[in-house]
Amino acid sequence: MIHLKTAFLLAYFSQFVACFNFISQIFDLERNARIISSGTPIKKIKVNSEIECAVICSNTYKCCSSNYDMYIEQCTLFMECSPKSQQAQESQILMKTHTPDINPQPKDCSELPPGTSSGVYDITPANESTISVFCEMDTDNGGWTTIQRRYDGTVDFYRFWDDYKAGFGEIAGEHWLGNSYLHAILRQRSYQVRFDVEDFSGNTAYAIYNAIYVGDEKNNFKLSLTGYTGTAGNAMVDRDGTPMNGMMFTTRDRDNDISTDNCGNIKKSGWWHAACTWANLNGGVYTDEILIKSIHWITWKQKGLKGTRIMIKPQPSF
Ligand SMILES: [Ca+2]
Repeated sequence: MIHLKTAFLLAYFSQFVACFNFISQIFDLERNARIISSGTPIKKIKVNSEIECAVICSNTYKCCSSNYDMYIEQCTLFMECSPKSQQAQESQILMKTHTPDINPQPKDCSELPPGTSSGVYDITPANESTISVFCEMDTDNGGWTTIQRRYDGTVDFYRFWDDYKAGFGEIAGEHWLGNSYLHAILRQRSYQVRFDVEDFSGNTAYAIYNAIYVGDEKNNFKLSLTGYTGTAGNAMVDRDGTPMNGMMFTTRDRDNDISTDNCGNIKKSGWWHAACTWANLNGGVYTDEILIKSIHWITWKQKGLKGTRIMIKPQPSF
């Protein structure tokens, strides 16, 4: 069985199909076989090749398979999609596949088929170009699109505005996906977010917020974040209890926080700082010590953390 894609071959047969409103379609081609139909053929027509036969089937309402007899150059169209067949020399069967010509790209990791393994996949957020993301398909029923991951300190997170906007690191390893992509994904529908944290002893905890949104660059990637549940505590606040909810993104070179200083410098991190934050998951110093600039989630551990992961998934539909 081979695949025959009529769209790519259209140019060669344009003299035959010029009068058709051509629709691209993939066919399975089975050589040396003939259809044994249980119904009356839709049409029999003399043509010059199996490609022309496939094109005619493409453009014929209800045609799902066709038989091309090379010996008498006859194309026979059938309604059956999985017709019975028998061996026959000089004959070929063309069956429309159920695979669409262009597979629609998933809009986020939740649209990958059930049973898909965790790994790097291409997604295409609405009205955006395709990007590669790490899909976490094992944790918490899977379907999570990863926006940040750290586990060994190999990637520098003390970066500038444009770095955080475009993303950095390796998608399969430590990385920040990028604020512009985060916005592009989140604007598609309603999302939840999950923060996973791990200390240097291997203890883990998580925080889920059942609603997250991040605005565009004009709004300095302003964060909306509500609905905490989890085991790590709600550290998306500053020391005064001011929530990250409603805060804009701050980096070492772009101070949008409510501190008199620049929290991007103080905490060595790009983040939605208030004044500044108890959740410094992009902290620029990788150590188990609890420092103002280490990775930390203060409501869970008073020490520097080894691993972090931030992931988003559409809110469950009720
Ligand atoms: Ca400031």
